[in-house]
Amino acid sequence: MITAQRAAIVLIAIAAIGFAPSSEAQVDCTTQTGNVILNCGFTTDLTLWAFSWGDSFTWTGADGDGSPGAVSVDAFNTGVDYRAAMNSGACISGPGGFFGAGGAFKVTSGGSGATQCEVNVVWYDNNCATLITASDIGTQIVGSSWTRIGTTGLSSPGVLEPIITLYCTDTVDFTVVFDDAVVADAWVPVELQSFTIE
Ligand SMILES: [Ca+2]
Repeated sequence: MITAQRAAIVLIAIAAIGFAPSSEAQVDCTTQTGNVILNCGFTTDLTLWAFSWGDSFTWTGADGDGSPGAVSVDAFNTGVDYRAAMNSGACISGPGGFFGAGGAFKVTSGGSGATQCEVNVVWYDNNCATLITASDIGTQIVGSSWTRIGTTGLSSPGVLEPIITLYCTDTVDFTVVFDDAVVADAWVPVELQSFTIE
């Protein structure tokens, strides 16, 4: 059963496909200061995460980007395309002001070679009862190596509660692995942290 909230997330995620890609670079989610996504690295299980699109959602302790533990999702045939997505589920106390979001993706089987993946942040208020808006963190083509999407800082529409969705779509069936989800207040991308003035 697709709840209204989940349907809204999916619709927004679908609408976001086609947006310009963002650059990569983020640190491991478990060491990201201020990360509000709980169980961000799927370290031991899929606790707290909710399923959006997929035929199966399998925790894998043998895979992961940077640290062990990830989730393998076999895409669902919608009749229009194939989709795989998970969302952070429970209502989270979110950051306000400037923030960043990201996630790591890898296609492990199938796919056309042009699987499109993205990170999508949907903002709620009133304990996630009121949908406010969505922030799109870019769409990138993902292959068989780990690809990190996100890092572009955005302005939060207030101190709200985010739900993050890791989402991929393709024209043929595929299996994708997700890891390292981040939504963090005042997150400065790594490439900007390394910039110095002399
Ligand atoms: Ca991990």
